Amino acid sequence: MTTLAIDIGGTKLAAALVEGDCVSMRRQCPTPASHAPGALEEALRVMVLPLVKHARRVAVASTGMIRNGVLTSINPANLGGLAHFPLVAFLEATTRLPVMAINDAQAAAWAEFCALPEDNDMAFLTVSTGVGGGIVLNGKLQRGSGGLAGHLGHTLADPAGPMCGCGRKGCVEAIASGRGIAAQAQGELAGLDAKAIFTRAAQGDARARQLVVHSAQTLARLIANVKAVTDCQTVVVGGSVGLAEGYLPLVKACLSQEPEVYQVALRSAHYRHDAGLLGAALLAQGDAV
Ligand code: ADP
Ligand code: BMX
Ligand code: ZN
Repeated sequence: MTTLAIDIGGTKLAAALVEGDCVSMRRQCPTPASHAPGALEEALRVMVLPLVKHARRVAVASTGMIRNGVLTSINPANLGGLAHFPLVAFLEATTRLPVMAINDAQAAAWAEFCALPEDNDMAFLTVSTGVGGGIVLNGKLQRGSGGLAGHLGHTLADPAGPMCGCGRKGCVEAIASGRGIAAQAQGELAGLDAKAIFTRAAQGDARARQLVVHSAQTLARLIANVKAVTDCQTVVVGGSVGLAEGYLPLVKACLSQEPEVYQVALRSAHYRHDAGLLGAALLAQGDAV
């Protein structure tokens, strides 16, 4: 049965048809930066309407905590200030198809878990607009009672670090994410996005390189914490920052400095930028959670 899969991120929206693990007719557009829901509604309509007639159901992987089909932002700054959005109700009315929705990193964790047939316990981390996470324990995706499980980007990295949009100071997300990297840029790097800062780092700019290393170091410490909490066999890293050339090797180098007990296999996302789309579709197909 063909699923219309939608991925709502802080920077981009993607939609595609998914059959098994085959993705077709993929479309993408920037996420509107508005605290009013109308802009997101309009962007979603434009994205999904050409695909609706080919699909029998809709599966959504979205940034934010998803509970009872409603999106609640932990860090509203990542979504243009949008704090609440009735995701499932809106898409049911728009598509007239059955709709399920889940957090984007939880969805991606499930797709990546399915690509690791040997493991029972794994964690997925997306380093993207924010830092998201998903955890599979004993073969079961952890969503939590209210959808918060796996929000590893909001664990503490540095009590003296920058404020996070979630209201805490020094979260991993405030330092390591694409937005966090950009927000910490000073001098001639100020105003650049993370992609441009990575380009500068690759060209030899020492301050840009320092921001990238600081992100990777922060992620490596988080991964050691995740190993301590879950004893997982593998950590998979995705998101455009996580998948950027040279980033995972840096994280690996930083993790190797930690004691042996915290070492864990690190991999790039098998499904690259489609992990969220595929995970949501697989969950809708299998009703696994
Ligand atoms: P989303 O958060 O919407 O899922 P992405 O995974 O594409 O989207 O993450 C967006 C973040 O990744 C932005 O901060 C952007 O600047 C950064 N980014 C995009 N491409 C690259 C790249 N090639 N290298 C480093 N950072 C990138
Ligand atoms: C934020 C949070 C998470 C999300 C993560 C990655 C919001 C709106 N989002 O920590 O729910 O999984 O960002 O999201 O509070 P992305 O947009 O970077 O993919
Ligand atoms: Zn936070």
